[in-house]
Amino acid sequence: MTRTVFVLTGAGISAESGLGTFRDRDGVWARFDPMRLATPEGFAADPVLVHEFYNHRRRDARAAAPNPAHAALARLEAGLAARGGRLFLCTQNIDDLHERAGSRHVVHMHGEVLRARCTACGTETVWHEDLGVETPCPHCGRRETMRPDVVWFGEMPKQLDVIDEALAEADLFVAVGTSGAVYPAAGNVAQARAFGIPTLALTLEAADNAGLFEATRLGRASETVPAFVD
Ligand code: BJW
Repeated sequence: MTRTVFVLTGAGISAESGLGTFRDRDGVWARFDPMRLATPEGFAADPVLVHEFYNHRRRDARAAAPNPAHAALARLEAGLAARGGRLFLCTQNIDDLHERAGSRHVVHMHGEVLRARCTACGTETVWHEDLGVETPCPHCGRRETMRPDVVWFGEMPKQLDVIDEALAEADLFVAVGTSGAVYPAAGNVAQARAFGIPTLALTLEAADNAGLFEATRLGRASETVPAFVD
């Protein structure tokens, strides 16, 4: 039987790679104001500050290495494909640790910090360097138009149609290291339940939407994900 597994990952899967989560006690949003740093209004008000924040995040992402949880999901993708099945890997993370662990197909619903977008001409570009207000668009040459290609609060997450389609076709829904605080991703488990798909959470602490999962395994992703996969 063809088996399609839908995995939704969040910041918790990259925590053991040294990238901070958002809502844990020492998380990013405990130290920085999301309204100033992760909204289009915040960017319009102070683009220098927002660029500086994402320049740090970009450097941290480049310096980080995938951990055993990322590697296990790459093995799951290859193993399912070999048996005629499919892994649909949807991440809320803006780092590239899934890809660097060997995952071939990854949907980044909240964008990628290693990509930049021109707000004037719409060109999206792979971007590994710092960005600033004076950085010219490599396509149209304008300045003061470049931004990190990430999804801020109030903006539409990416590839929602593809995500909904994959959920409808899935035989199993697994959430890894996400607090279930941010929509629409937090609503995926309810969608999966409505489709009658089994649901599993692999996380360190019970998520905001924990009650919606049929099964939960608490622990570090570097342990729970390989145990689930192998
Ligand atoms: C471990 C671990 C280890 C730790 N091992 N586990 C009121 C009600 C409902 C919705 C809204 C509302 N008011 C506003 C909204 C909408 C808003 C929203 O959801 N707000 C909530 C805060 C209420 N959402 C939006 O604006 C979204 N867009 C939108 O809704 O568009 C309209 C629309 C959509 C669809 C249909 C119709 C209309 C956009 C959201 C964009 C989020 N952006 C960010 C920043 C991205 C760039 C960046 O990275 O800087 O995305 S915010 C931040 O949160 C980031 C993350 O992807 C996202 C989710 O966080 P995540 O991954 O869950 O991390 P944490 O820290 O919360 O949790 C970590 C978990 O890991 C914890 O559970 C730990 O226990 C665990 N953990 N160590 C395993 N070692």
